[in-house]
Amino acid sequence: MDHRFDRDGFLHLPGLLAPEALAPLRRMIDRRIDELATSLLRERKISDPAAGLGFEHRLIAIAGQTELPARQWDEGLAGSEELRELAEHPALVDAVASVIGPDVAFAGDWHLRPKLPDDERTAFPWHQDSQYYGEHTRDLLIVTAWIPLVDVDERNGCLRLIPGSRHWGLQPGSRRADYNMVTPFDVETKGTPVSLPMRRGDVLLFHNLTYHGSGLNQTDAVRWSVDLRYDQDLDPTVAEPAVAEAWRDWDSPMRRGRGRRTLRGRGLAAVG
Ligand SMILES: O=C(O)CCC(=O)C(=O)O
Repeated sequence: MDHRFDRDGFLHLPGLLAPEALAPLRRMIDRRIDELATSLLRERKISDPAAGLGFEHRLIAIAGQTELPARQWDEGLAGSEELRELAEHPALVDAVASVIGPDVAFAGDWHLRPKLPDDERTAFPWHQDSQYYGEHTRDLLIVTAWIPLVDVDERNGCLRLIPGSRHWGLQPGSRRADYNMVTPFDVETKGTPVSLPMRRGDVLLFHNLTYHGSGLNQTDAVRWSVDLRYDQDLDPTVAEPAVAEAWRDWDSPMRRGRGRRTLRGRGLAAVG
């Protein structure tokens, strides 16, 4: 495993993806916003489709006229060529292999997130992803590739992480009424958070036990991002029984339906 990932529980890879790698997904989002505007206009829920506005502003103009379910925006992405191409991008799979090993699986677990300005629903309190996945995943290695589709910093709600927190083990967590996971103690007294500004094309890999979260978007543009999850393509017949059982549970028909797929990566040296 890459030693920085092992120590910190995350790895920031500046410029891993060329702009062209993200362009198809951005174009798809533009198309979906257009379809949404057309149908809301037809239903008379909005009066202005804001057609002149681009990727970072049009959804805000629409959300100003009607309520949108904006925590995540996954519909239409399952099975899409745009998602598959990004998830299988060789540089990304090679980078993931540097922490997981060559037998990588795209987990079929992903979210597309528009973080709208001042939208509390899209601010994430400190959590470990295994608190969402379930206790059985504490011994699995599940890596999130967090990919901003625009430049991010503290003003628009970049990710915040606690280096080393993956070594704390799985902590208790519970869902708040807004569906977000919270931990019943102040995690900032146990570790020192860092904010991670990123440019479009950068990729952040983090461990399923790494504490992370993000604040409000305090700009007037949408902070678009996509997060894709990868895991080890284990052979449950040779893994330790507890790990094999946890893995069988994780490798579910639901995730297969969302694109779970075995891949093969070569490590960061191959990316150059
Ligand atoms: O995109 C964000 O702001 C937070 C995402 C997150 O917490 C996650 O992917 O687990």
